Amino acid sequence: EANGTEFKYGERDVMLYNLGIGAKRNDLRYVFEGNDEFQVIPTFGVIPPFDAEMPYNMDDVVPNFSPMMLLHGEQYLEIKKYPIPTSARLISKGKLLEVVDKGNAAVVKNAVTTVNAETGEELFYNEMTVFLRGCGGFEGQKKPADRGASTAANKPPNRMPDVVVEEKTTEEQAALYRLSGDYNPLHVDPAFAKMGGFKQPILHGLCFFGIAGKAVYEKFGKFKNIKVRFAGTVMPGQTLVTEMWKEGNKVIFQTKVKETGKLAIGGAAAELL
Ligand code: HDC
Repeated sequence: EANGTEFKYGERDVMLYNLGIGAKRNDLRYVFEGNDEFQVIPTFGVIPPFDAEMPYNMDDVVPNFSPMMLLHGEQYLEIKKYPIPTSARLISKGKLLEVVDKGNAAVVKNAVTTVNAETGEELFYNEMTVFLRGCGGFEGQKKPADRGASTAANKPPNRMPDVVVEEKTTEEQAALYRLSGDYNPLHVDPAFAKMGGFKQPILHGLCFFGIAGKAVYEKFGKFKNIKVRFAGTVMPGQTLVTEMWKEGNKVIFQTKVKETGKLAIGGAAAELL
C-alpha cells in the first residue's frame, strides 16, 4: 500500500463537480453555497482517489502499456458515511487488487480507501478498473474474482423500467468535468484522442457515471454503494437515457446514448441506504 497523499476540497470544488455532472443553475442545493441544503452529489466519492499515490507502475504489471490505449472499464464506490462534508481534508491510500488477461487487453483493478485526515474516519471506498487495449497475452489470470456488489452482473429485470431520466450533455462537458481532477488528455486533446483510436475526445466514464448516479440519487435517495461497467463510449453533446428498476433495496440501472441507441453503462446498480 502506498502512503496517503492529502486531498483538500471546499465549496468551490463541490459546485464545480456538481456542474461537471449536469447540475443546472436553478438546482440551488448544488450550485449555491448559501442554500440551506447545499451538498455534493454522492458520486463525488470517486474524485479523491485521483490524488492517491499508487504503489506500482502500469509498466510493471502489464506488457506494452500506453496511456492512449487506457479506457475506464468499471467503477465501484461505497459511501461509508453521510452527510458527505462540503469541505474537508482527506487521505486516500491505494493498492493493486488484480490484473486480468483478456487476450488482447488487460484489465487492472485498484482499491482505494479514503479517510478524513482529521478524524481518521473512513468516508469512501473505491474499486476502479481500467481496460488496457493491446496489453493482454501475458498468460495471466483469465477471469476477475467475485467481489460481491462490486462485481455483480446486475441484469435488468424483464419489464419496463420504473423510471427513465434523459439528460443532454453539452459539447463542453468533458472540458468542464476534467477540472474536478481527471486531466487525462483523452477527453480534451483531439491529437491524443486520435492516437487512442477516437475521432474526437470522448467523455470521461466518471462524468457519465456521475450523470447516471445523480439520476438514481434524485429518484431514489441516498445509496450506500454504486457500481457500473462502462460498456460504450460517449461523445460530449450526446444525450444520455438512464433506465432504472427498483428491486427491493437495490436500483438496477443502465444508460444508453439516445442518438445511437448504444449502451454506455451496463451491469449497474446502487444499493439504497
Ligand atoms: O466496452 C468497450 C468500451 O469501449 N467501453 C467504454 C469505455 C469508456 O468509454 N470508458 C470511459 C472513458 S475512458 C476514461 O474515462 C479514462 C479516464 O480518464 C481514466 C480513468 C482512470 C481511473 C483511475 C485508475 C487508477 C471496451 C473497449 C472496454 C471493451 O470492448 P471489447 O474490446 O469489444 O470487449 P468485449 O468483447 O465486449 O469483451 C472482452 C472481454 O473484456 C471484458 N470487458 C468488456 N468490457 C469491459 C470488460 N471488463 C472490464 N470493464 C469493461 N468495461 C468482457 O467481459 C470480456 O471478458 P470475457 O471474454 O472474459 O467475457
